[in-house]
Amino acid sequence: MSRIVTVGAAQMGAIQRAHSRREVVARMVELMREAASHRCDLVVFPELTLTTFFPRWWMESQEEIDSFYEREMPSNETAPLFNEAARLGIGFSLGYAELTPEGRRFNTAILVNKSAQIVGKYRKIHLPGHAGHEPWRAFQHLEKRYFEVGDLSWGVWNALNGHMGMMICNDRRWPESYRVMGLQSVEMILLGYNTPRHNPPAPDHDRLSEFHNQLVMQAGAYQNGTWVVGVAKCGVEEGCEMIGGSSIIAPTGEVIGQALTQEDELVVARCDLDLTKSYKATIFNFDMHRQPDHYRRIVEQRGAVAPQG
Ligand code: CDV
Repeated sequence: MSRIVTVGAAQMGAIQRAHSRREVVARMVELMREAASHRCDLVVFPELTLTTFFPRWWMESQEEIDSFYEREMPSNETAPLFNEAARLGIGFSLGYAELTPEGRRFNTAILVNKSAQIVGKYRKIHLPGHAGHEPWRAFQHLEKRYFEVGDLSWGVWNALNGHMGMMICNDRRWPESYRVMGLQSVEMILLGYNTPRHNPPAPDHDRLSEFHNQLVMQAGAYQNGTWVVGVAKCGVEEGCEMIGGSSIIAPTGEVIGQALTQEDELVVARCDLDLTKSYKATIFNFDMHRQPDHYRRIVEQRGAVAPQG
């Protein structure tokens, strides 16, 4: 028996500030139509797909800040994407900046089923960067200013014939993100990212940007016996270069599909969700082999280890 989900990783090239949502959605619809021609069940779009990566700017005008957020989903501008997805019978996940009716702000991703209904929502928990203006940087990374830490934990949804989970960008560097979903038997993690090549506080990491991206996604997939679909927004956006490398990764830890450009590009793979089974049943059988009591005891006995230097 196999349970095949054909996935399209819909990498997006740069989105400049002058690009309207209407233009961006038209590009997304184009990728979705291409996915339909490959008989995809699911299309995965990046983090904050609908606008440029605005946390790179210190902004003080509330009106200017608000212009990057979505107050409703779908909205007039995003409805064409939902309508086309329903017409084609394709599910999708989408990242965007969410402004709730109560005025709360989150870096959010949704999972949409083949009937264009939103069936899952995740709000980013690991917000990188800083909250105050740091003019010495070539560009800011103000996620801690523009978003609250997500309040929904990492859910796993029965959708599209499998157990689907989501995380957002920096979450992929933290093993806990995968493990919380691994403990809920996740079979496929959908993940969008915006990763500048240059890391202002640690420029010596720059040459390793792609390596670290692959390292964490491949390890997370293998150690939790799950598929990982990692999708970039990339290219040179407002003078800031962001890495591509969108990848579809099997529970073996192997990359089975990868983007070659830094532009809009669809990577397609037929993913057998049953491939997760032998990992979940043997080497990473959590019930048999994990030792949560032991981990807790060690941390309690030793306490937190102070950082050096
Ligand atoms: N959007 C992100 O979360 N970007 C971070 C960068 C700032 C390190 C990332 O982990 O890719």
